[in-house]
Amino acid sequence: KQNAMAWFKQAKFGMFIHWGLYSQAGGIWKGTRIEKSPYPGPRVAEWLMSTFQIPRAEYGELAKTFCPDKSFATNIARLAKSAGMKYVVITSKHHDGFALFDSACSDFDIMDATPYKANAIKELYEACLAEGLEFGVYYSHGNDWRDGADGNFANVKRRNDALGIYTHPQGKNRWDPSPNTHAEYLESKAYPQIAELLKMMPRLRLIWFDGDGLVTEEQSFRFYKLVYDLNPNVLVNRRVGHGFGDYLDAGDNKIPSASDNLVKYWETCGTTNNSWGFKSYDDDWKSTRELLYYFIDIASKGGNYLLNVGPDGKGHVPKASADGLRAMGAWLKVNGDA
Ligand code: FUL
Repeated sequence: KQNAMAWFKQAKFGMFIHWGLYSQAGGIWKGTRIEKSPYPGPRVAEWLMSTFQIPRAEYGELAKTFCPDKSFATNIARLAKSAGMKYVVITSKHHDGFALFDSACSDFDIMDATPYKANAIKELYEACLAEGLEFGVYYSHGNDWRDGADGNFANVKRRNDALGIYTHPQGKNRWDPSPNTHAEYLESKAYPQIAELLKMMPRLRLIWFDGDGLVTEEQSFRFYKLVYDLNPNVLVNRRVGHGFGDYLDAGDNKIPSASDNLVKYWETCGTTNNSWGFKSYDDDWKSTRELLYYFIDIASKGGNYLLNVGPDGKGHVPKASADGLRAMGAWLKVNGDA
């Protein structure tokens, strides 16, 4: 993977995109803001299904209205380019289990379940390559609220209990669990979908796994090896689990301090307001100065900054966030080295 690692080391700046069925709701369910949900759970908009404990079938109805504007792919690729970013990483499947690509092993995908009926991930992949950007996908392998019941919860709990550690049930679908087991979900959906993504995009640059708390060591290794066997040039982040992966993600919005024993390859992913997915009423945007401060801090310590945008249901990036990114690009044009 040497070439890929060398690329990663000099890339420095990328765009993270959280986009899915939840983007249509903008953080509001049946008139209630996610902060006011009676249930526990993160108040970020992409956690809609879990934080409101929406049954699987009811959540699935959101697919019937998911129909982005065709221009979303070129618009987003151009925005990333004008921000001075070098790569784009989009949610191909978040914890809600919905695939934004054409998948043969699930009906809960953009092709079968939505009026859009086109492969949004492939469209963005092509638009990014056309702009000279590298392309990666986020994939929630551990959490899937649609399939695979409550994950590896029982095993994780048994292990933690022996160590006297409390296991929080957050992230597992315990309000309307699917009938299949987590192991069945991995075999019938997660491993095959990773293979589909790799075959669909021969120039894919990285896979950003998430939800590692629910997979065993063997399962993490199997994901890592699956990627390597199908395309050894594709990088994998450390959240694949159990110490596997090619680079460290420092944690959501976490910048390590210079005195930390920093590994060579690492990345900080960050939000531009307080949510990853589109939250229609969150106008608490970080200023361009603040974003540049983080970027310089990260770059000076040798890391990459994966800065998030949350397009709405139509695929439009909120104007304030797009303007901030373009202002960063203008600064980089004068002060950057590329
Ligand atoms: C977390 C997820 O639970 C969030 O929804 C988001 O995707 C963030 C980048 O990673 O683990």
